[in-house]
Amino acid sequence: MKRTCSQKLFKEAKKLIPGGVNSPVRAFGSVGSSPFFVAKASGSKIWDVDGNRYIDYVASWGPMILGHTHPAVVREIRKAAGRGTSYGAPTAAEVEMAGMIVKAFPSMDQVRMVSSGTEATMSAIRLARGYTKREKILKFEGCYHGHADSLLVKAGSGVATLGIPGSPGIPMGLAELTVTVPFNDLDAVKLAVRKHGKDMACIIVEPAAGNMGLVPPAPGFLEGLRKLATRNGIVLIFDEVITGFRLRFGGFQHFAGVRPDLTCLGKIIGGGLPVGAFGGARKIMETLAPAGPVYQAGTLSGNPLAMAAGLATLEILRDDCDYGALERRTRLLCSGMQTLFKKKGIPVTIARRGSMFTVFFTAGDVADYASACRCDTKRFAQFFNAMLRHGVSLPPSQFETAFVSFAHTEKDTEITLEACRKSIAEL
Ligand code: HOZ
Repeated sequence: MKRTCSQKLFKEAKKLIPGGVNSPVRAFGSVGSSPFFVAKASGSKIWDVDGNRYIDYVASWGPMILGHTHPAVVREIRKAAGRGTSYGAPTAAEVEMAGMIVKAFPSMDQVRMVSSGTEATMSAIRLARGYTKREKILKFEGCYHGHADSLLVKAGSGVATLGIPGSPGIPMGLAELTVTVPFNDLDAVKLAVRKHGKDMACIIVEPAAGNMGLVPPAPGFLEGLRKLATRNGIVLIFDEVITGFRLRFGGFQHFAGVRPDLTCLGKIIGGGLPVGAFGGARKIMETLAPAGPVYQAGTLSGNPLAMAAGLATLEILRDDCDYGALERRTRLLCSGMQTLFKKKGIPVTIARRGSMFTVFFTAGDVADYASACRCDTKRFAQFFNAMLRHGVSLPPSQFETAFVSFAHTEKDTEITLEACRKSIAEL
């Protein structure tokens, strides 16, 4: 498989863009290779500028649950573009979007649209601080909530991939306001709340962590957070930027049976266009300007193209999609992979929830960031590169989650398993 055009572009990009990419994990640094540059994508496939075709399990890091260039989504984007690409004024589509989200999330009375997941979590934290008049926040090691200053402490995703403990550029005074504890460790949360509870504005958590690889919550963990937050007047924030509309029409919170005070969304609700949202109980949301004093704003918030793509995606998910079938497809893929690894005696743990999965190169359970870090990342890199050579694109880091879309077919599963068999033989 030749990638000469991609390599040439990467060389040029490195002169003009820091590290050659506009988001760090894309540089393929942790897997010791260089990225393919994308020419186009359709359904479950993505093509690079050298004409190579891959089955795509990155799915733009989650948004493309219907597959790439879904005709109805593309049609709605085109129609919206013809009417204008940005107005900086309210539209009916924003009201429709808010209605659709609020209906799907009983924990939300109101929702504010923004332009990215980072903006959603950053704004939700400001809102929690303004609402409680407290400054400290609690987050979990290995969880990633975008790159706002308060949240880049012991973060997952690219921060974990590059092994950066905390980012330069974040004022010490601000980092000190972020308390971190291990994911799934309720006792550690209790201790932290005992120590800092009176000053704690919020607990923010990915209800199923997706940015240290996929790490589902232990039984009772989210319920425990809910109890602690309620007892101590702390705002509980679920970051469902990845999980929102991914496992069912609604959020992971429905499975857990736990209602957060605020929920952050992104990815799928934008149908592949830049979007984010945060919402929750009216009494908290109405602290937000112009209803209340906590300021938050954005020129492109509720952008008409993003609303059109998001609404088209959500309507199809609501009316035409069988999440159970998507889960079964993903389960078959994961159990097939597990069998192939077992046959060769290579220890892996495959975490899966719905259509999300991560192949962890470790024999042990992965329940938190420390156990994720025990994975054999060198072997992961070898596997990743072999799969790519055999036409399958996985996320280029051990600390990310792969996504199956409604466009993935039975044939894709067969081809992926064959690629997996060949890749394992090459390890
Ligand atoms: N931090 C993103 C995944 N969790 C990666 C975003 C990107 O590179 O596009």
